[in-house]
Amino acid sequence: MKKIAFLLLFVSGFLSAQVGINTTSPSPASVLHLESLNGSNTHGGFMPPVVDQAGRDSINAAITAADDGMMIYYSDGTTRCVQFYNAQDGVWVDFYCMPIPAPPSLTYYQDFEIVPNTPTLTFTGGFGSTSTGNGSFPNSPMYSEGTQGYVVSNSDSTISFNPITTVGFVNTSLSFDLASFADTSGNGADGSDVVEVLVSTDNATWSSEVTVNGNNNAKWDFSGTAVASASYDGDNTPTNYAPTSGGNLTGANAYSKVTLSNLPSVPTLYLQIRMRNTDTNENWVIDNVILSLN
Ligand SMILES: [Ca+2]
Ligand SMILES: [Ca+2]
Ligand SMILES: [Ca+2]
Ligand SMILES: [Ca+2]
Repeated sequence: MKKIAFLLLFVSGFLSAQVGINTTSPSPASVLHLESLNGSNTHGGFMPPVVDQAGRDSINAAITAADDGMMIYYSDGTTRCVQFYNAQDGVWVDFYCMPIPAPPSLTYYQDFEIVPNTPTLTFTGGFGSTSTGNGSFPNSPMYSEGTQGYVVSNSDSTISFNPITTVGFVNTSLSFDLASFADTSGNGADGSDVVEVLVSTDNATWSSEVTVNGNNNAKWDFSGTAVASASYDGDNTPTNYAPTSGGNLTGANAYSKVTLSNLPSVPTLYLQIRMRNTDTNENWVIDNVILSLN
């Protein structure tokens, strides 16, 4: 049990009172003097009134201008602040707020493997199939990770990823690897063949955010260094990329990576990758889809 000693000092001539807690000699300059040590080497701290939003509303119902400077510790949800009442403006002012802890980072994967990496960014739909082994043109692996990718040929194919909650994360981004393979040396992706990333927050209204088109039978493997990158803006006007020439592309001419950053922080984030081409000898291949939440 805490031992609390009160000492009231009455000074002759005028009335002055000091309250000391755990001290019999409160400072003459104080009206309330708290000593931490409350006997037997046991210490204590000063605990201000802790209120949540409803509690503070209750204070507000009775508060007047005379309460200027009143102090509380406001704790509601993730907000925890020492606050003073500013009667001049009729508001509670933060004196100090505890930092809000950042949520742990989270990464979802879709690698199109038999045993997928976890947590898995699962998807439905699409008219594609698993790709394995080497393509014909170029003669390179039709996957960028593991032993399998996902290929779409002569189709307008949209895969829809299951919704992900991004609330609490400030930096959410999608990335995947992209290649264009042909079954004959003269074919490849053309200007009308396109890979597109679409985003929705309600699974009803979709915004096209970034596209990669072909160009005059363009084909490239997963070793290209060009990145088709966009920052989400939700305006359904995609940032467009296309090779500047056709045929066999490598290095900085080959868009082997697509990224979409700045995705919104919402209860349900819906993502689609749409792949469209127009010939059985044209193959869009994707792999290593990563949704990163930070
Ligand atoms: Ca893979
Ligand atoms: Ca073509
Ligand atoms: Ca846009
Ligand atoms: Ca085509």
